[in-house]
Amino acid sequence: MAQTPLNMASRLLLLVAPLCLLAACNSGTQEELSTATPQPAEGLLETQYEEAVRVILDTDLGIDVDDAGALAVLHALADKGEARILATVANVNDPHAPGALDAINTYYGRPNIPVGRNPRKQFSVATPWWREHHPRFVKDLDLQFPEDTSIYNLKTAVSVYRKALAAQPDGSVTVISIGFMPNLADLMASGSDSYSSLSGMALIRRKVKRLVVMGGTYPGSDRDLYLKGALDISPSPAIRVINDWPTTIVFTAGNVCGGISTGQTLASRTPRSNPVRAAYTLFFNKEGVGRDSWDLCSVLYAVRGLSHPGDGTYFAGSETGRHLTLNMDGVSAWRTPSDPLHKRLVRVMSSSTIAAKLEALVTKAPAN
Ligand SMILES: [Ca+2]
Repeated sequence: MAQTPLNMASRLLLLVAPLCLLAACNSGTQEELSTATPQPAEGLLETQYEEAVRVILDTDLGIDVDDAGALAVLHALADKGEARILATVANVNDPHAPGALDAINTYYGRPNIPVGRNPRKQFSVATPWWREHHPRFVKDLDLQFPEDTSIYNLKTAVSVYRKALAAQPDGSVTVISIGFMPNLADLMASGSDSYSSLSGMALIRRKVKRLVVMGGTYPGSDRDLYLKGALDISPSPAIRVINDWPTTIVFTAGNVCGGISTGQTLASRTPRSNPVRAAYTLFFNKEGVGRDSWDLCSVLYAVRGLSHPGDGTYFAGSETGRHLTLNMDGVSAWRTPSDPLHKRLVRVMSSSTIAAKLEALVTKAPAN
């Protein structure tokens, strides 16, 4: 994919802006962090400990490496009995992405978690295109670690979604989107099949409790990479999801945990057989380097909610009164009036404290 100065500048802006915000370059965000009241907005999950949270993870693993860290966090929480991973699906088209997901699932003792592929012809080679060093670490993970996914007989993400959702109790599933949204839009547009007689919209409405999205930065005056769909890809799938998804959507924007580095101790605390460690090492071409925790915080919130006993309060709900919009230029904005389905998360725990808690989860040894 052609690298242009504009592309690089856009990406850098997207990466730097959240860092700047959290580093007190912008007093508004600092104020938001310090004054946010840890009271859940209506519809936000506060705590849920009685039963494991049933999760489907939709990821652009390969474009960045925090997705690998996020999946490690999800497995660590599953090992603690807090999450049950129903499926992991790729929203990039790279034929090695599903195998890479399966390699991580297999390392954590869950080789039979269904994986799905994105059939749309975008990101057929999933690399961090905006950097000078752009490894295709999903290929390394697929080919060099134990997994049993064949690139030739994989189901589409929509098929995996429909099968998983149909088998679950009503209103029980949390969907986590830490990448692009074509799979979700395709699920919404899907019709009845062998798994369910329901349309995609009816199936979502019946089975899904909430959608947690990494995206939707507030105040959001620039292009949102993940909501737009990146580069020259149309933002229309994300627009469809944002406008019409029939359950609560909680936006865990990039500035919630941007600038919080995790994964730097994978090389010193986990074995070489850990594909998550390999992903971080390949991403940086060096051991011992951490990455921002955008996707990790989305998973942490999706499973644990706003707080957890012993850890304290991680997040709070935002003020109500706005809904997220996305236009065809990929520019997102929070506007009035409110939409009861659109919620926004803010972080109240300090960067260093939440970083330590995430790092412990990322490096936790598999239980099985
Ligand atoms: Ca991601």
